[in-house]
Amino acid sequence: MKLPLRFNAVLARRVTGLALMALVVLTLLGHRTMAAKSDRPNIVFIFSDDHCQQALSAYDPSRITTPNMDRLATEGMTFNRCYVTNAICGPSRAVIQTGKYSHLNGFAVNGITFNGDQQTFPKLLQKAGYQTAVVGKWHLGSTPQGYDYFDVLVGQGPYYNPPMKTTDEKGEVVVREHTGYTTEIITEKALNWLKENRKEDKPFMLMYQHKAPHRNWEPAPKYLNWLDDVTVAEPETLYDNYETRASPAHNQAMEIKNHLTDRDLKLTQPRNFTPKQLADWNAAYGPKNEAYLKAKAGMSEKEVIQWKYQRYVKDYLRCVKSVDDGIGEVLDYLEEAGLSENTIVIYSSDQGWYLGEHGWFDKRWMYEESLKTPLLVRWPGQTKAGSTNNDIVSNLDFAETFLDIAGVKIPGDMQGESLASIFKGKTPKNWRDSFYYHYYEFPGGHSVARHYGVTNGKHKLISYYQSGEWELFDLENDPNELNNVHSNPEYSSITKKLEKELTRLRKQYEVPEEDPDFQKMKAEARARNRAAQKK
Ligand code: SGN
Ligand code: CA
Repeated sequence: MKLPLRFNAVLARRVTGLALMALVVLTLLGHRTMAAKSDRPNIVFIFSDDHCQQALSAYDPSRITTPNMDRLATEGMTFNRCYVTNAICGPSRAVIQTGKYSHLNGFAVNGITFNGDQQTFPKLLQKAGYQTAVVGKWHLGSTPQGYDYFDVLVGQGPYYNPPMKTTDEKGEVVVREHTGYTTEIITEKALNWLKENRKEDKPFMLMYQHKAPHRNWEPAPKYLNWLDDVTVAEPETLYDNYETRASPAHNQAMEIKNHLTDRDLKLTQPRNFTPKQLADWNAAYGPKNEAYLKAKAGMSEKEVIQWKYQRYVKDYLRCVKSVDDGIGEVLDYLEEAGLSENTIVIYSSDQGWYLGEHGWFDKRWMYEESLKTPLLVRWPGQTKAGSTNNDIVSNLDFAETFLDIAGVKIPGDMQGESLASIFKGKTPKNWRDSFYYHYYEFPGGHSVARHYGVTNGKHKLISYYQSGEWELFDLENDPNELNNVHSNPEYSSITKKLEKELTRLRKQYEVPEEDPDFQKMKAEARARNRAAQKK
């Protein structure tokens, strides 16, 4: 069809205009969807093992300065009341994977195998288009599921020269040997993944998980002499005699005075070191040990405790220092790569720890030092820099939080709550004001009786249900929990209230009346491991 020239020109202009407009709209739309995708924040979850608030300067500057962890605190939010549901390694990790208490995720004690076939948050993130990776300590017995990439320590993993489990080019699970300091190796692997393995077109969730500062606290070569010339502050309760407490506190095996081994105290030589590592080690500890062994005969019992405390706490702090250095490197890289703005960085540990409080090392108890774990959150543009929060939050909430942040629906059978709005400075109405705790691993390492209990931050009621003993603490008047007031009639109404709350929470969380047979589960896991090794 022939159209008049003028009309043709008008049409041509119209068509070009329309096409242009369409192009603009399409481009904008394209940008929008791409933006929507890349707007989903990345998640870097930094986790350590047995790191307590008392050894993190954002919480307590009296023993160590942790400048890199503190960066997260000054640029983000510090949580004062992050409670764990079961203060021990594997169980804490299983709670984080599943958003469920131990009795529902099946991993209530160390040394059994986590059922990785169940619903976990990394699987759900992966389904929603996130890239997922875990590097470092895993400690759940099973091979990680739900991760595009994993490179994890075998079991606890040693401080030096760790074997690590990953997949090869064919996707087969392999164990690779490494030479070097484990904390540094884990950092290097996390950085490598961020720099080289990560695909840039997808948001990611990285779990960067240290083995340190877990027992037996072996420092990096460069820190073997660090803190040599200082005396670290002693906690107020270092010489606790457990008066007024129920029998479990008397019967544990985690006293600095009695239960640190020569290996813990670096009075024996480490195993599996390279000659160079061993030479550095002996150059550092040799003279210090010699001096101690010479002086020991003339030392009082208290002086021996003081020496052990200093040796123990310094080695612990030295291990923390390397974790802090590693965090600094990762934060610097996020900055350099332009990732900081859209990445939420979280720092936490699997539970708290006794840095000499009550005369102890280790964890497990519902007492404050092990119940509380550090939680620092930096979320640029969302979380107010330098803010603190006193709400009762928990590792039970982490899975739900990650899903929420990624815009993934939180499954109804998860038991925690998303912390996203708390991160944004707004505590949801009816936020929990009490918390249920349950520790199971008895008989077990350090002989801590099974117990469950409830706390509302003001009072704490604990039931040692195998012996029928109870403890009640008035946390406001007795923050160190030295005075068990359970038999004090003045507290009877508080006890009644907390007993009721305990019953309510046990029902809400579907806690069974009877514990499973853990000895049997451990024996089965051991047999499975033996069979797998034979293959
Ligand atoms: C090891 C430690 C214990 C520690 C458990 C559990 N002994 O057995 O002191 O309580 O792990 O720790 S060690 O001499 O081998 O270090 S956890 O972090 O895995 O729960
Ligand atoms: Ca631990």
